[in-house]
Amino acid sequence: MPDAMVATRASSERGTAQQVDVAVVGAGFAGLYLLHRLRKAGFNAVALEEAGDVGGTWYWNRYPGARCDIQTIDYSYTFDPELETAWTWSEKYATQPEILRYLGFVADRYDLRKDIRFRTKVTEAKWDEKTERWHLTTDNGAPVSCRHYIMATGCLSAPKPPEIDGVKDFKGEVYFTGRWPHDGVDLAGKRVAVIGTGSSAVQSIPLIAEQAAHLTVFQRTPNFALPAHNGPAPSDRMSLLQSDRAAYREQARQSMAGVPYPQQTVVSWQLSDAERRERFERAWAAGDLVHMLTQLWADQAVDVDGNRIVQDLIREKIRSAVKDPETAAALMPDDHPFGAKRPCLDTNYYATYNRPNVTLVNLRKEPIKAITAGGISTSSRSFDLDVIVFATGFDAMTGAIRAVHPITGRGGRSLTDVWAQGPQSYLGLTVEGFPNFFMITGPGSPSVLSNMAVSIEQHVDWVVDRLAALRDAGFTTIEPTETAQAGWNRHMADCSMVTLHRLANTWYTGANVPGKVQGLMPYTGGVGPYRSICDEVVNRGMLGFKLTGPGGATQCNDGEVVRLQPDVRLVLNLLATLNLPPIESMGAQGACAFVNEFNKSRPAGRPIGEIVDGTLPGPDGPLPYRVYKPASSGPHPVVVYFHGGGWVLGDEQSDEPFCRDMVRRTGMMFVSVGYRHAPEHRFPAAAEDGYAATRWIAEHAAELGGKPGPVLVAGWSAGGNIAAVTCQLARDRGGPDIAGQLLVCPVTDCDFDRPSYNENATGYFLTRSLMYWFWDLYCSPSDRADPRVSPLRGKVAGLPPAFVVTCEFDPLRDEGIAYAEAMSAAGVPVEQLKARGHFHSSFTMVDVVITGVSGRVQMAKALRRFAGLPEVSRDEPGPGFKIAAAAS
Ligand code: N01
Repeated sequence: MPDAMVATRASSERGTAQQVDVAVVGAGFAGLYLLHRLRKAGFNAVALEEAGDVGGTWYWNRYPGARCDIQTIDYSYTFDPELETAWTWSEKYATQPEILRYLGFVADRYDLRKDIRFRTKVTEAKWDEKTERWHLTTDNGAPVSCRHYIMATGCLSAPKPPEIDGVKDFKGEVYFTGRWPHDGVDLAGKRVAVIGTGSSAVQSIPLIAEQAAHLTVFQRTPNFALPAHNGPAPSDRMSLLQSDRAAYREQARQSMAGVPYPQQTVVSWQLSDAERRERFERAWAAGDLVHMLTQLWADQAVDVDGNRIVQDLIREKIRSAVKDPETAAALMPDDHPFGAKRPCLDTNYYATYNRPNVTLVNLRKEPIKAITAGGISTSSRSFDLDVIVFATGFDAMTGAIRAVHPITGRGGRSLTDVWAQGPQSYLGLTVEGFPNFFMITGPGSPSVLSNMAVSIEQHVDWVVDRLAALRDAGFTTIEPTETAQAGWNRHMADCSMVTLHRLANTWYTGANVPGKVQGLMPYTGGVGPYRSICDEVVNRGMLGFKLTGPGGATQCNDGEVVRLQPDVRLVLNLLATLNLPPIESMGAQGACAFVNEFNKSRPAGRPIGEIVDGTLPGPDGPLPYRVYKPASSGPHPVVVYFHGGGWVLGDEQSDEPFCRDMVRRTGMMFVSVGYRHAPEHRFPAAAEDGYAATRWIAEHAAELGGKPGPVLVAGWSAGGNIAAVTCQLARDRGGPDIAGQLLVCPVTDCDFDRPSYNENATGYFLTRSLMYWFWDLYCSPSDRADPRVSPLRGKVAGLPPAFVVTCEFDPLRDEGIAYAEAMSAAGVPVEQLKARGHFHSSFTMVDVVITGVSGRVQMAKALRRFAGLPEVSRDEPGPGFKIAAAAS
């Protein structure tokens, strides 16, 4: 509908509120699909749009070079197969005008404009408790009264004001990439400045340089940019799409980033230099951000070492593209991991700095002092300018919602106040205290870390389906509970520890806006997992939501949807899909074979100095051992290690990734002992082997290459049991000297009635019935109270200092805590790590359960302390400090 007609209609309604079921703010990708779905679901809806037409971000961002940077075949609506075939993109990465045409085409095809009020800004939104409706005031036309209020405002729609002194004094032209004039700007023959080197700048700089007499780029932080290699849509992706469109789309919906790429499983250190380079060159040639961000190796986005390799390879490309070495050096990012800040996709960006009419000003060396009437002055020089282009970004995510207009919820609470310390939400979709209020791709959802088109469709479908279900059940309001929201915020914080996003100063964290509270705003747990959580909320009876209706009808299923660490949840879900028979049903031999096979699929441990195998004399014949040595020169303190496996499974190599990781973190030597197993060798074989092996290793520490003197003991699960028992036996049998014990999820008692045995009886891999089976194979009921298998029943005074790790979702949790508390009460120095959201195998699934890293860091620190070694030092604050700190 032409703007004039909209204005006429709106003004005719001035004064009387327009009554609708649902009001939507925004007519971009999200707002359009919302209108379509709401209408199909039988809701009467209106969209309020500040712009003069549809398009959202693509309406405003018209700067030269503005394009999509997700391949356009992926950045499209998928809700209607006919729409998909009715529109053909002309390029791999469509330009802004083409995307705008597409959105106009969609608006026309579904006749959406008739429900959009253009050039209409909401100036205030208030929840009315009596009528249970939102009241919206607008700057153009009638106010609106609606049952539900949905923000489809986009994540990057509030441009950041220029924070540089003197902008108003400048006599030349000033433009913002995010508000580019519709008729374009003639830059020919002009002296132009671009401030900023984010995506908008990187796309526009090469084109501005072609027009301008001279271009000066003011760069505060260099960003990683990759070549787009734009052209026709790549044939391999097109044939994937065309061969099975539905499967292609479904893979995108279940993927981590919303683009159908597989999950990489090979880690960087399993590849040779040549293999890594080959993968990188392939990704560089592909010209695809998501490919480069996800397809190199499994650890690139979660581990600083795996990421550093990518950074170095990109820096090499920058060095070879830019002729002047000083300019090249200034363009190389060095303060954040690749992908932690949004990388850019470019066409000729780096080569543009080889042009004689382009100058790069490194603001890290010469900060801007002021903008003057004639140009820009830095601390060391002045630049005369005709035009300044601000490519300085947005008050992202919250700015688009909070700063748009005051939003007042239940009890007069303002969203600005509620979010004063950072955005709070449930699922990134709803906010406690704000009934019937929804955000599409809001903070707390994958949004900007995903293909927005996929996330928008998922959000819209979820919200509209909920509104329809609510209506059909006769409820009138929906609002998340405090518990659910607090749980989601904790889950967000847990997710943020998996990826490296937290290590960059970026608009993802609010660091780009002076004074903005900092914290990672998008959900980093991935698109597929997020979708499954939203579905789980519904399947568990609208978990975390309170619904109310006429006559006091209320439904409140309070609770937290995710209490597991995000990666633990993924592992457990994956295991559940495998439908494995219970391990105890496989028989001892079958179970051993299964565990061996299972271990083959895990990431190999990281490189260490040396691995040496040998045998030592046990009480009843030789016992194998494996020595793991650090790369540093020794001799190192010795840790005697006992593997897990319920006294039945595993061997001296089965916890290899854990041993290697701990060797790297502690700088100590681990000797993993292959003690005898049940059912062939029942109690007390494992305990006596553990003790004898510790004694022998302590006596032969120097021969093994370790430091003579007290040893330390460590073990996981049944191995933790053996380590604990060994400490008691060493105390009672005259040595060896043990300087400390690390007990990770240890078995400490034969009592199966503690709450954790019941709460975590099934569903967390180690089950109660598996534990029963282990006990039955190892130990007769009459022997179970013996301290050599139930150390909690022994004397716990006079033991070496201990670090005891327990996991929330582990049947063994409470007996581990009981042992730690008993030792502590008996005067043993004890530290405990009660790992929230973790399961029995969290800490040994190295490079799979990434959230286990911080626990192993603490374990390593404890072992070093026990051994009298100094704490590992960290770099001083400065560029890259956060990365160095995380690397420890
Ligand atoms: O904004 P940005 P953008 N003085 O925040 C600098 C999406 N997008 O508009 O890094 C000097 O990334 C700032 O420096 P620093 C995409 O998700 C998509 O470019 O804060 N410099 C930075 O260099 C993207 O990430 C497409 O130190 C100042 C730049 O300005 C997001 O939008 C295209 C400054 C801002 O970069 C935002 O991109 C374009 C100051 N006072 C954008 N303040 C697609 O292709 C800021 N800077 C789909």
